[in-house]
Amino acid sequence: MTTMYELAKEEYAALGIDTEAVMAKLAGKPISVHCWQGDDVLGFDQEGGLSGGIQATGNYPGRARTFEELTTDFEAAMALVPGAKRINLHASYAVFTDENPWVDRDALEYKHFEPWVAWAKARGFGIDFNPTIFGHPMMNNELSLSSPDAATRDFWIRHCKACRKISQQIAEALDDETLCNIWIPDGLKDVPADRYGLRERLRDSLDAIYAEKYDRVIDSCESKVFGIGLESMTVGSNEFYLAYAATHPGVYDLLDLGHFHPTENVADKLSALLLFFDKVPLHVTRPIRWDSDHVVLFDDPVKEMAMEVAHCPGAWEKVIIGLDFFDASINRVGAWAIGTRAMEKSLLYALLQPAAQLKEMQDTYRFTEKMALSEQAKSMPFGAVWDEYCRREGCPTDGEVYPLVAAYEAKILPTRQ
Ligand code: RNT
Ligand code: ZN
Repeated sequence: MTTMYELAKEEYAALGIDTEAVMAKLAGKPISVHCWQGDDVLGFDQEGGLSGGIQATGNYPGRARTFEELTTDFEAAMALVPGAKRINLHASYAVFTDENPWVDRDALEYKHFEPWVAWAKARGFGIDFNPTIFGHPMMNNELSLSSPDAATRDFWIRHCKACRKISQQIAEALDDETLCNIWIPDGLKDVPADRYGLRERLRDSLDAIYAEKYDRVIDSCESKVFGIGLESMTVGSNEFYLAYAATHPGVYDLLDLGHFHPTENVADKLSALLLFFDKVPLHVTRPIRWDSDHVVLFDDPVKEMAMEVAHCPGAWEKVIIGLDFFDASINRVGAWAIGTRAMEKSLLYALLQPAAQLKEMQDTYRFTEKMALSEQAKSMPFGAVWDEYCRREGCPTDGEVYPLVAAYEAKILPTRQ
């Protein structure tokens, strides 16, 4: 019997696309999955809740409250996702025990993350890391590294330095490299009286943070356009970090798909950065009207970004794909699984497009033919290849995902009251 996949394979082959090679390529590209979808970005180290102009909305039961619950949920979700995965940790997920009791963020050490490393190592997950510069009493008027108050700045500089050192130690333990991404909410609710001073202090804080060189840490800064309660000005704008990264080798500008004006096309920015940087880290998310961090879907902005990653020269190696969404209104394991699958699905879809022919048509001004081919490719039997990829990776197909999420929920919910 001829399978759907075999028919699809032939149809793609007629366009010069090798579905076998595509599936093998995709399976080897890691997605860095954020740990914070599992607990609404609350972490383990503070009681105060979220701040910094970001918000997880919704009241779905069952959020993970401990290291054990979060890792169990993460494993359950990732068992439903094909491809290689990393886990992206925030410093607020430090594991405190009787032997390693609570310390404040500026005193964090590698030992507070050793349980994560042991767990990740056993499961083949890489680790990425982030200082946590929100949801903390030292967020003085939502200003941190750009604060006019030296004690506030120094606290967060110490925190970032500690996080870079921890990132290096994590990378050494895993014989790997770790992305250490700094995002700060710093900004103003109302009309700024001084923008320059804020940005000058941020530059100087970053210089202090990056003074030490680490061979296994990939440093990045994440720009943003505005946050809730910080509508008038964001200190770490894209121009700021782009200029900082361009003048500080080893520091990269991270693009979050939710951190630009809603009509900006973030996929369009990638080729520009690729020409000047050997790494481009991403936070793939789904902004709706604002940086709402909805679950990533197989939609046009993500597909377009995936096209750039799949077909810009060198991008497959240079782009570090991370996810950043947190929906507290639905089952969190389902959110993780569906969102991460959507990223994989978008990359598969992009790899199956006849990019070489389309480029050739553009370069020879055959624009009508290009339009016809790109429309043809959209309705080719992509679903059959996706299903085959999932099967080969030992994962459920789309229709099998929800029942598995529901069964896991039925098992764990009684333990989460
Ligand atoms: C906030 C940024 C940042 C955070 C996480 C928790 O707008 O996107 O990346 O979402 O670090
Ligand atoms: Zn982000």
